[in-house]
Amino acid sequence: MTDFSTDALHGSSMKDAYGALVTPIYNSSTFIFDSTAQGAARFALEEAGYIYGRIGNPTCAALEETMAKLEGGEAALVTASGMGAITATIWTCISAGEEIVADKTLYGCTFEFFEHHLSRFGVKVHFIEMTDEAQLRAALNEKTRIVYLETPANPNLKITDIEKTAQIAHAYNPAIRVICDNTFCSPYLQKPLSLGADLVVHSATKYLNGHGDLLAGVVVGDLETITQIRLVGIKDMTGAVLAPNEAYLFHRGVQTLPVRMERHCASAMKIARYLEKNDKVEAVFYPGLESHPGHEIAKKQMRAFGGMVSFIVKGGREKAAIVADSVKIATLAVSLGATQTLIEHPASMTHSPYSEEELEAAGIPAGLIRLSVGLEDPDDLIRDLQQAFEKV
Ligand code: 4LM
Repeated sequence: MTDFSTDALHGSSMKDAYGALVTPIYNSSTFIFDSTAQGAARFALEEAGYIYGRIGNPTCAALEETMAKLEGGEAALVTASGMGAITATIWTCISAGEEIVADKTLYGCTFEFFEHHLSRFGVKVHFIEMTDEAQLRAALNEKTRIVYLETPANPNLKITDIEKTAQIAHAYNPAIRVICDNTFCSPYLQKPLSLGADLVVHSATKYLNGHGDLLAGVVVGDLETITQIRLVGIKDMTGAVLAPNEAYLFHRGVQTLPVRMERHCASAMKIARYLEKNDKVEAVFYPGLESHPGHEIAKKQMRAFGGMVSFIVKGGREKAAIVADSVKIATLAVSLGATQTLIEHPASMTHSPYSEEELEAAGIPAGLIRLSVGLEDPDDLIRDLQQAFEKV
């Protein structure tokens, strides 16, 4: 067993014909067969080997080997975006008449897919407070196929106990798939499969790639399910294939994931402590603070507490907007996990698919600001926030 930081660099066993240190970018849409018999054998999955870029590519395969190792799964599948990973997974694992139990606090587009689009195809989604065991038990029934959660949740960093959630779901029916979106942590901070989840999905656009210069996703789990997602959710239902150029950059980003995450976490902790003492702040949400309701669970299931900090500005949306509009180093933009600090207003941006009532129920107040703490000097970021608060 080697350490995570070693696996981030040596996770792939792929060697090319020339002994290249770095897996090359195989920009080929299709792959040559030696004979019709070989082509037929590959299509029948009787012979290993590449067929066509929508089914697999060597640059992507090297990255998939690394990602499976880092998440502790049998196999991984890289996709064109986080939503590509989520939708391809869900389309593969659900049919009309079946049901999903999901936490009510999710990334806005995941919520929109579940709430407004899956319903058009006869799939019912029950949105519950996943931290409440009684609600989970009450929502499970014989039609449940998936239990879906994010922890820490986007955007308010609510923490759900993955192990307990998986135990309850699997005790009810071992065939239920517990799917955890691990985007806010990356596998460096949290490994949901080791805690009992069946599948892990990511927006690799965020920490995994880490540099804010591409869109990508990944799903990790057992080989049989990942193969199904590849051959159904990606090949036939979404076509959300990751391009080899993007796979190369994503794989390069993963090499520095441990060192980046350490810095993101240390700076976020420092900023959360500063915000806690700021009298213009009504509440700070950071799993590393003792005041966070999920702090004890976070300590149990996360290596450190992540690079995301959310806070409510006293005076609501108008005052929150002044802070977000006045920062000079932090950049007003959605997305997260980049080297540069990003700030956004979830209620009007990433979580705008939620209605006002749904925002309230999901714990996303109008005065909430979300900060993705980057790799700048944390004291510079604190000074930047301070001058923005002085305008309130
Ligand atoms: C954002 N998030 O929050 P792609 N899962 C989680 C996410 O935060 C996101 C996705 C999936 C933001 C994007 C604008 C927990 C995205 C979707 O954007 O499709 O790679 O990931 O700011």
